[in-house]
Amino acid sequence: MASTDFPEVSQSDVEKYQRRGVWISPPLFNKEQIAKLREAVQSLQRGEKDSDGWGWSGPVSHAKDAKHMFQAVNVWWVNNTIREAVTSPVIGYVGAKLMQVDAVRLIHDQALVKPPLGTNGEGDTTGNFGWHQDFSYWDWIDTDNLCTCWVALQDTDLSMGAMQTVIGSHLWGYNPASSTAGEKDLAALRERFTPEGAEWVEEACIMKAGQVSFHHSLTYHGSAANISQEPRVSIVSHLMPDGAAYTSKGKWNRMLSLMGPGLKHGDKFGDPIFPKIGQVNG
Ligand SMILES: O=C(O)CCC(=O)C(=O)O
Ligand SMILES: [Fe+2]
Repeated sequence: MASTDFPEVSQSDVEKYQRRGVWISPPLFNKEQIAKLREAVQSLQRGEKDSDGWGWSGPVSHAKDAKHMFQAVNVWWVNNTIREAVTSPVIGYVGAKLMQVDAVRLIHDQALVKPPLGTNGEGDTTGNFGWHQDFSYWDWIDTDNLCTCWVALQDTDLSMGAMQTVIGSHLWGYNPASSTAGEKDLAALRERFTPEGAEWVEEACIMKAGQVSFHHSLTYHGSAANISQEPRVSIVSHLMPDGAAYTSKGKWNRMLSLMGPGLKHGDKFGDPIFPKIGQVNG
């Protein structure tokens, strides 16, 4: 599954990521890999598992009805195909380049399915992902140089409820009250999070199947209804630099309970919960 052909990530690509807070890669997964990954997500939705690992969230969390996003976290614990993809060296390589670090570790992964509502679903907010900063879920990590890698498993446009990012918003700083992915009113959140004098510029991540969008942990992002006829399927790797440590200054998060007893401020994240997945130098 892992691609060994690493794309070029130029200095200008790195600067774009640093300036805009988001960068979209060329396709990193091919047709065959995408087909396997789509089947893997479907098997997850059927409740099937390759192992008995207990992840942080079970495979049907948030799937309260057919209009909600299907969202599963730490899928790599129980699905080998998805594990290979979310820990693939190419994701680690590109992520490390953009984050300007030597190596990265997985914070956790996600499998996401935004159900198709058809054109009648226009304006339906049930499947919305509210504008949020990922760091607000991760402020127990001692750096905000963290990156989300969102893998499109089909051609994805705005009608499919593509993820949208707010360009340059990672430079606005951290708002601890931005763990609002579960909120549905995008306009209200936009109002709440736009700093005085700043401009809110949304840009949809329009992607071909296999492309990956990389966004900074402080970049505001969210998504609206999928009004197409096809489910919007994606898998996500969330990355931290190798060497990042736990800080007691952040909020409590369910990931913390996976770290076992005796956890102390300053402890470095390591295997097996946070696998190392990429190496740029050395
Ligand atoms: O898939 C979406 O629309 C949002 C996903 C997201 O918030 C993330 O991957 O960090
Ligand atoms: Fe997010």
